[in-house]
Amino acid sequence: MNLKNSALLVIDMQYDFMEKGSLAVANANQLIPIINYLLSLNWGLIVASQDWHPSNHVSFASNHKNKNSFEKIELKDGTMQVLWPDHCVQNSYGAKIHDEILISKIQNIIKKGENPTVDSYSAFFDNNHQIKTELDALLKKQRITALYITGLAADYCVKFTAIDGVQLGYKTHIVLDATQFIDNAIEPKYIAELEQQGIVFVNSQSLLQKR
Ligand code: VGL
Ligand code: ZN
Repeated sequence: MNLKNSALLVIDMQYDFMEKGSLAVANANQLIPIINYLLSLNWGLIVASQDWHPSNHVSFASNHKNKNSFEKIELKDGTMQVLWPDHCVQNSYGAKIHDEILISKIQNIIKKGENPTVDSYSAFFDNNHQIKTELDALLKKQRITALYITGLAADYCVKFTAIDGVQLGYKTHIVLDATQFIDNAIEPKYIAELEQQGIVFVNSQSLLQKR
C-alpha cells in the first residue's frame, strides 16, 4: 500500500497549545518529532490547520461576564460552548505553528475559527456546519480518499475533523501517538466512540513501514 491517495492532516500545532502556551496541552511538544517523521513520507497531500480567532471570539471566557475558562455555556442558538482561555488570536505569537514543525513540507494551511460568533473545531466546517472551509475541495482535487489525522487536540479539533472526514466519505484514521488530549481521562471511551463511527486508530510506526 502506498500513501498516494492519502492526505496527512496536521491539526493546530500552534504555540498556544504547546508547552507554556495559554491553552497548553500536556506533552504536546513530544508530538513534534513524530509529526516530522510523518511529514517525510510520500503523501498525496499534506495540509495543516491553524486555529485563528479574532480577540472578541465567543469561545474566550474573557468575553463573557463572570465566566471562567473550562466552564460550559449555552449559546443563543442552543449549542453548548466550552469557554477557553484566550488562544490563537490572529497574528499573535501563540497562533503561530511551532517553528520546529517541518513547515516546508506542508502544501496548504486551513485557517478556522475566524467568525467571532461561532467556534470551529473541525478543519472542514464550523461547529454549526454552516460554513465549509476549502479543505474538502482541496482533497477532492488531489483525488485523496484517505486521511491520517495528527496534532491537537485529540478530544476537540482532531476528533471533529475526523468525524466530518468520515461523513464526507474519506477513509479516516487518527494517528494515536501523534495526538494528545486536553482531558486524558476520556481516552478509553473516546476510542470506542470514534471506532463505532468508522474512524480507524493507527500508530506512526505502522505508517513508517509503508514507506
Ligand atoms: C482547540 C480548543 C479550542 C483544538 C481549539 O485545536 O483542539 N481546542 N480551540
Ligand atoms: Zn480555538
